[in-house]
Amino acid sequence: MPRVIGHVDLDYFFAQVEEVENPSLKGKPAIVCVFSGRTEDSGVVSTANYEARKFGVHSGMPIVLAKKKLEGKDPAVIRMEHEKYEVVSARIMEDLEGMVDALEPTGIDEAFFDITTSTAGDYERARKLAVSMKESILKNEHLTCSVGLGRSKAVAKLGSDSAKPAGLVVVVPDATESFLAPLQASQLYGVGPKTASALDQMGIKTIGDLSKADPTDLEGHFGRKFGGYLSAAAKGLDPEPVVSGLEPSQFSRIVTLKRDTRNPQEVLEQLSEGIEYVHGKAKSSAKSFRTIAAIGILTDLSTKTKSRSFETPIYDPALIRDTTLVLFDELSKTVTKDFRRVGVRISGLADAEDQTSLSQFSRGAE
Ligand code: TTP
Ligand code: CA
Ligand code: CA
Repeated sequence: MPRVIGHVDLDYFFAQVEEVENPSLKGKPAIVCVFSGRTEDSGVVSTANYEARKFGVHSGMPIVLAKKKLEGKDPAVIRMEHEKYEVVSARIMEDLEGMVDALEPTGIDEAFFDITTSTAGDYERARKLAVSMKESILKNEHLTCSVGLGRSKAVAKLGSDSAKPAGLVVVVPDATESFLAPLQASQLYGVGPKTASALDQMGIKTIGDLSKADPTDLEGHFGRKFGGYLSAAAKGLDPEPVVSGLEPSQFSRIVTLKRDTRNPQEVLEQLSEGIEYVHGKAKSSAKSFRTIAAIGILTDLSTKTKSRSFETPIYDPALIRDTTLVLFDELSKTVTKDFRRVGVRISGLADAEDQTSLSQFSRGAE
């Protein structure tokens, strides 16, 4: 049975999150920027929406240059808020994880997944499942993404790349070769600029060329492991599995309120299961944590967060509860709309052993 591997990647992620929060941005160029603070405009573009990309703006471009390219186009210039995108990302990953056999996040806005078992290797069923994953992200977060399906990670990744934006590309096993052959070797997952130029010097331009290259030659040039990968990936036969259960960096839970409110006590009451959930997660994975965050999604779908970090790792559910209440108290004073959904997140995870020794240490010091 052929494997069914997928790759999902959110479209113009940071900028799209900003559009969801502020729909008036839609249809006009927007850039999300990291300001370095040296001068007013020093820094780089983190990402740009597709309207801005039309004018040649892209990730990594100096803000000054991006503004020049967008002169007279009334662009929105937005300060990057990484924490905000992390919250959205964590929710999406959690949602997707429940829909697939295995999910392997490989960045803030993308993940490989395996659905071989749940679809019994049937690519028609796989297509439907991919459509429902896309619909779920659209319904819950109002975000579009691109998805590729194929028999290996390299095929799935090329699929999602060519599905951009908002598309779905299904490469059935029989079509693998004809799909891959015309693509540039530099597009292959794992091929950076250095490898691409080495391949180019060997006369290998396309993935089709790469698939015909002598595997021994490739191994000689790039080493056994990477050479072997290149040779296999060019045929869509890279065997790497989708590895789920990566070391978590945070645990979070978001619930939809029974009615919109910004009353901290009411929020805490309805969030109490969520607090138990994150504490249970920390407990079962033997983790302590240092940071607690309150997450509020307002009726206009904008996301507000407030967090508090502690000097030493903690483990105590009562402390999560008390801190969350304080944070929601502070958060509710800064908002002009009610919360629709609320959440709690613990991060700064460490093995609880460290925490045990710390608490023993502090007991000893008393
Ligand atoms: P990408 O997935 O590379 O790009 P994207 O989601 O903005 O656009 P696309 O539709 O082409 O997928 O990166 C994900 C996010 O990571 C992006 O929204 C912002 C951030 N990022 C940076 O901050 N700097 C960078 O140089 C890149 C490439 C991305
Ligand atoms: Ca993306
Ligand atoms: Ca990405």
